[in-house]
Amino acid sequence: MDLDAIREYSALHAKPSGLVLQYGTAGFRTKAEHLDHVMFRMGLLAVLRSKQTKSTIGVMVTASHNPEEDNGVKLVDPLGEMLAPSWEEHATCLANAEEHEMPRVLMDISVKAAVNLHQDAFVVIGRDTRPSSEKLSQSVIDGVTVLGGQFHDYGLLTTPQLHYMVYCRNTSGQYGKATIEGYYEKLSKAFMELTKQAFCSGDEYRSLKVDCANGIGALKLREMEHYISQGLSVQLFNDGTKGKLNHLCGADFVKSHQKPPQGMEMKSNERCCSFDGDADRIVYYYLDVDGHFHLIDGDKIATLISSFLKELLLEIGESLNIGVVQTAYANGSSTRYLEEVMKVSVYCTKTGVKHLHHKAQEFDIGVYFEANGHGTVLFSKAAETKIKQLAKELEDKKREAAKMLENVIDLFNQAAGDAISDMLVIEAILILKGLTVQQWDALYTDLPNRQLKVKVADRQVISTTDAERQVVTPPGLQEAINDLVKKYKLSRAFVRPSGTEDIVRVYAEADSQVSWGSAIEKMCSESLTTWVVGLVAGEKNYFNSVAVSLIIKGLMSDLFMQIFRFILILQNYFHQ
Ligand code: 16G
Ligand code: MG
Repeated sequence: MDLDAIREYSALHAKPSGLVLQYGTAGFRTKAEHLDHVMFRMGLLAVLRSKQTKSTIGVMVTASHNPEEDNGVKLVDPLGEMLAPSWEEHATCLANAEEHEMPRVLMDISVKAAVNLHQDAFVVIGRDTRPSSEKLSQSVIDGVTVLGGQFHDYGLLTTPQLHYMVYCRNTSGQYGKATIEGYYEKLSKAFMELTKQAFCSGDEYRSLKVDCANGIGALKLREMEHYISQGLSVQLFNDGTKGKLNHLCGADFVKSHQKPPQGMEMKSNERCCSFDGDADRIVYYYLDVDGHFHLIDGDKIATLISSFLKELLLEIGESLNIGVVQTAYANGSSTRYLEEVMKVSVYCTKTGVKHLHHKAQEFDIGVYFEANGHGTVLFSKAAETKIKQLAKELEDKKREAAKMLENVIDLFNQAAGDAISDMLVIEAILILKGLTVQQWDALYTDLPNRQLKVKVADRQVISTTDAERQVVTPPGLQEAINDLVKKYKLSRAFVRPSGTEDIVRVYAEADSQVSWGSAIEKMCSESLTTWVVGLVAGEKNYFNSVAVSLIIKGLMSDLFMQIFRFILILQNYFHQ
């Protein structure tokens, strides 16, 4: 390790003193102008990780659904997975080391992680369309080269495409060709094979409107369009030619505001979907004939996919085990439908793709989706081999089903949740089953739910267990939640510190029978007192203004009224 060269180059990417950042759920994320030193250092770290694993490591420059001014970076491990937790700690230490300590911290990491410094290193880099991304990815490259690593810069890529490239490279091309054409060819071939014999071929089934969040998804879908045009016609909106990245559009906006993105022309009953800024999430939606908006989120995507897979398995007569993995944010109706109607096993993990991904690896077929639309399906090696063998051996309908499964395996990006790949799987299923978007939506009815952000002095005061569904500290909080939820049918509520923002998230859902109309009434009686107390205590934040507008609109149910009161109590607790 040439420490002098490292010191010299590092000075060109100097860390603002005192700045502390954390490698969070999806890497580092903050304002782009604070990230130059982090990028350089992640280039260094990627080289160490590559030497240690004797594999290609990925570095993705993106801040996903965050505003355009932000940026971020995450490392991709050898099989296209998220960085191992022990290395997340190394990443945080390295990013926060003051300038003069940095070379020592780098050495410490290589000693602790038993890195053989003589080993070769190879790093692949991708970036999204943010104005800051190009320069920041150059800083990553500086870090890689100063430590003697080789690299390949893919330039503009969706996050899941970079995960795919890493996976391909570390399996000697067995998973696919590590080029953008290789990705398009693999997915489009599987999609065309799957859908070519489908009975439904009308326009209704073969056309889709896609909101690309003014991000990288637009560029990549446009490149891919002609590979799939025989099977599906996509109309792109928010393609980046006019609007701002993630501004009033994209999967995160649609999911959290429960309304259509701006810039999308929607007619009733048309099937539409939104990607997020780096195209690793997808949600669907439509307007009904009365102009009401219907969101089809990750839970319903998981349900559609698992029921399709289960039918195919029944057809071929194989009892491969399917597990569906969700987080606490999964709507209770989806979990009930999966368990009680479809009879599949459902598991809950902590928020963050890495947790779901690891759990899903335990099954022959692991389906994982977060409600926000991030997910994919993993097939174990044994299941894949078995399916391939059956596709050769079986006859007639059974063989057809096995072949379909074979193509489904190829169509899913098994390295990471991928909006383009998920979109093609969903479209194929709808075509094959002749399902309209309304019929898909009608599988079950979501329980009404709300998710709120609460700004608190220190979010770490809240700790949780049971996949974030139960609060451990502060004492008494879980009891308060229990008291609250036991009053309402099918109700559930939980509180957890966010892994990506300095806030606490509160989630609640309850049976639709809980009255929505009595909100204002309640407000004028007992709740008003708490409310005013809260305001007087100086809680003039975002949450209050949202609450006030909801109350004025009369949208709050009994349960949510209680939750708002509960949050106020929470806030007071923290501000004491
Ligand atoms: C990140 C996570 C996502 C999670 C979201 C909210 C990845 C690739 N992405 O976008 O899974 O749902 O953050 O997390 O892991 P939070 O509620 O902890 O802020
Ligand atoms: Mg994303």
